Amino acid sequence: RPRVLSGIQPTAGSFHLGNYLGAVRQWVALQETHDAFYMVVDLHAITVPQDPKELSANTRLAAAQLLAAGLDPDRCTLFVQSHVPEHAQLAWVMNCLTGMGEAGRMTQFKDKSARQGADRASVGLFTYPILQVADILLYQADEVPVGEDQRQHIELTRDLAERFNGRFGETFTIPKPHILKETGKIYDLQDPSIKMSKSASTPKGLINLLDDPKATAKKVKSAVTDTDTVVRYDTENKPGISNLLGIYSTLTGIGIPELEQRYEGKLYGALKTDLADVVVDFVTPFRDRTQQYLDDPETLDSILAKGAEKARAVAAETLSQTYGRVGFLPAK
Ligand code: AQP
Repeated sequence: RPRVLSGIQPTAGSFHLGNYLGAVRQWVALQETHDAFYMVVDLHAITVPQDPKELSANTRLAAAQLLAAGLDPDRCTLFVQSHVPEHAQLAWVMNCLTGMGEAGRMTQFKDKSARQGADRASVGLFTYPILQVADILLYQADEVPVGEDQRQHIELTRDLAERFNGRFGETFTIPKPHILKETGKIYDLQDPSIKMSKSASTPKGLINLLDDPKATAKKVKSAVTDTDTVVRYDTENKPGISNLLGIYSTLTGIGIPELEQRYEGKLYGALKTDLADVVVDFVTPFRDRTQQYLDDPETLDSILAKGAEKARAVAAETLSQTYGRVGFLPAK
C-alpha cells in the first residue's frame, strides 16, 4: 500500500469547511486504500502566540473532530505531533539543508508574517515549512493530501528530499501532493477572491463546523455571489456561485452539471437555501459526534497514545538512517 501523511493544526478550535473539504475528507477516503498517517500538528501551532490551556484542549478537540469526520484508528494511524519527538529532530537536519532565500520565498510565511507585523513573527513561523518537510519525510510518504495553499510546501519537501538524497545517499521517498481540483481551495463566502481561512476571513465569510447550525445556515444564505442570475460553474467570472456549487456538489455527491440543470431558471436564493440545508445536515451530526468523543477523554487519549506508538516506530527508523547518513556518531 502506498503511504500518505498529513496534518492539521489545533489552533482555532473548530475546523472550518475549507479544512474539511480541502483536506480531512480526502484523509477519510485515503485510509481505505493507503497506509495512512494523520496527525494533529501542535508543534506548528506554537509558531504564533498561543495560550497553553487552549492548546491542550484544542489538541483533543482536533482529534475528536478527525474521528467525527470518519477517521478510524483501526484503519489509519492518528497521533499528536509532539508525542513523536523525531519530528523536531529531523526538522533540525532539514533546517541545515535549507537556504535562507529558499525559506524566505514561502508565500504562506510572507502572508502570515505581514499580518502579524514582520518584527513580531517568530523564527518558528519562518521555519514552519521545514518542520512540515520533516513531518512528511519521516514517514516516507508517497502522497500528501492537502489544500492548494500547501502546494509550495510540498514542492519544498521534494526539493529538500532530492537534495538530501543527492548529497548523502538515497534516504527519502519523494512525495507528491494529493490536491483535488474541485475542493483544493474553498473560498471565503463574503470575498470569493480569497481562500476561506481562520486568520484572514471575516466571521461571515468563514464556516466553522462546530458553530451553531442556525448561524451557519444564515452565512450560507448571505454568501456574496454576483449581479447576474444564472447558476453556472465558471470560476473566473462567477467565483462566488462556483464556490457554492463546489461545496454543494462535494457534500451531496451530485455532479456540478446536474446542479446547474436543477437550478436553471431559478434565482440564486433557491440555490443558497438548499445549500444551507445541505450544510446544516452535514454539520449537525458532525457536532454531535465530536461531542461524544470529547465526553470520553480517556478513550480519546488512548487512541492517540496507540497512534503515537505506531508512528514512532516508523519515525525512529527514518531518523536513525538520516543521522547515520549525516555522519552523527551513534550513541552506544
Ligand atoms: N480554504 C481552504 N480550502 C481548501 N483547503 C484548505 N485548507 C485550509 N484552508 C483551506 C487545508 O486544510 C488543511 C489543514 O490546514 P492547517 O491546519 O494548516 O490550517 P491552516 O492552513 O492554518 O488553515 P487556515 O484557515 O488556512 O489558517 P490560516 O488562516 O492560519 O492560514 C491543510 O491541508 C490546508 O491546505
